[in-house]
Amino acid sequence: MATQQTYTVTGMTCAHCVGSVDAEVRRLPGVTDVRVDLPSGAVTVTSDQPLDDTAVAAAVDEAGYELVPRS
Ligand code: 9UX
Repeated sequence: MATQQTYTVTGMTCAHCVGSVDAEVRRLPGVTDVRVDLPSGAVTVTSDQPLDDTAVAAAVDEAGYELVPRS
């Protein structure tokens, strides 16, 4: 069963930033699609496994940006 989650990422300012985040998040196990909206920082991740928010945050950090924690 596919699951989808939208995260907010800060620090992205250009298309290359978007590409970096996309590439890192896509490496996570189960991820089948990543959509990034640059103006809002919304990153929507589709996965066929339950998403591990900590792993997503680590991938975003690896790309050089920051995931806004959800309350
Ligand atoms: Mo260029 Mo996007 O340094 O950060 S990749 S603005």
